[in-house]
Amino acid sequence: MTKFKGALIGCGFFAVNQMHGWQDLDNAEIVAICDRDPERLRIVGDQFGVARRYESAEAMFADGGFDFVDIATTVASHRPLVELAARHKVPTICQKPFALNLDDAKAMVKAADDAGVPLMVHENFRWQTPLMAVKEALDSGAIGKPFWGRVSFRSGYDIFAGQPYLAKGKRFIVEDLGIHVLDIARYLFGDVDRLTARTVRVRPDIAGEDVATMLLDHANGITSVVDCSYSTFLPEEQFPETFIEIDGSDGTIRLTKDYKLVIHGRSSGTTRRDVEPELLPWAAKPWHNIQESVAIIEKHWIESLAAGTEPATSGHDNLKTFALVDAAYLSAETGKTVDLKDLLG
Ligand code: NAD
Ligand code: 89V
Repeated sequence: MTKFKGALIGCGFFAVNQMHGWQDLDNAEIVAICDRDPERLRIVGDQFGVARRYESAEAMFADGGFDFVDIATTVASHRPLVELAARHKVPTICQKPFALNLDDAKAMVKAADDAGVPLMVHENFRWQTPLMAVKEALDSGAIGKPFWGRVSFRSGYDIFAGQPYLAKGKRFIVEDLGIHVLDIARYLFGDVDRLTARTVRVRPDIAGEDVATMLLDHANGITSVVDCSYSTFLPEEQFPETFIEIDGSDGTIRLTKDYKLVIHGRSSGTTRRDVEPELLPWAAKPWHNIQESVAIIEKHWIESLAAGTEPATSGHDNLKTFALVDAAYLSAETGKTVDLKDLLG
């Protein structure tokens, strides 16, 4: 069995989940870590027993000795770090949001292509167990031909407590969370031709929008509604669950609160399943859904590296999700529908 050696850059809030995921894999090991903040470097290095520690990514790449790099920093550093990895010809995983804008994202994909190295975006939501169960039901033909869908994430959870930087950006919910929800819509219903969006900032104490409603025309004729909110205060908080509604020619699929999946076929009847994700030993509710998806996407990366195949959420694939984010901001600003061909060519 080949054991792939990895390096991780950015030892912050979310990287701890990524480190746990790597530790769970028999065929992967993080041999070096990097953070410009020495305290974060110490905390994560001590917690996971990693001896090689760097405050500079350049110094870490110069020393080398790893087969891939996992970039877990915030978005501003993604392009320089992906390009640094490409210069060193190191296969790369980059956290979402992939880039600050679509032009940067395209340049990053080109850098990896020119270097001949695989590039995967850590777009983990589509790897959530409940969402994979929805996809399986859809692909089984249980509801016939789908014609309408809704992908919905509405919450009053205080996301700023763990990720305070999210309160400061001029772009907030579409860039940070909508990007996941839009990716789920692409995963379930296929690529998108046109997008129309409306955004609102409800909270007065943040810089960006915290509510977004988007209408997607998929290339195969499906219409979907993608909506997200961090200003939705329900009697029972449902963070971080994504709810799904799909109508097809012969039935319906619903993924509802507490990970309940209901598949109804006009002639086959109703099946109800509990698709709650596993609570991994290092995970904690309510984040266990996201935490499990981190472990699953990391396993997928190692399998893709070993097989020499393109990961499902490759840089190339993510350009099509990232373009939806730019399209949403453009549509919200202009009030017009955006044709994705104008962004992606
Ligand atoms: P964070 O600020 O807690 O951690 C980022 C760390 O990176 C910090 O310790 C910082 O010092 C370090 N860093 C930044 N630039 C660096 C550089 N050039 N070189 C070395 N170290 C550098 O942020 P976070 O909340 O952990 O988020 C990190 C990324 O993960 C963001 O892009 C965020 O959107 C993403 N995220 C993804 C998910 C998911 O489910 N996929 C969930 C949460 C966060
Ligand atoms: O992806 C993120 O940065 C997180 C969450 C998973 C909650 O969207 O904020």
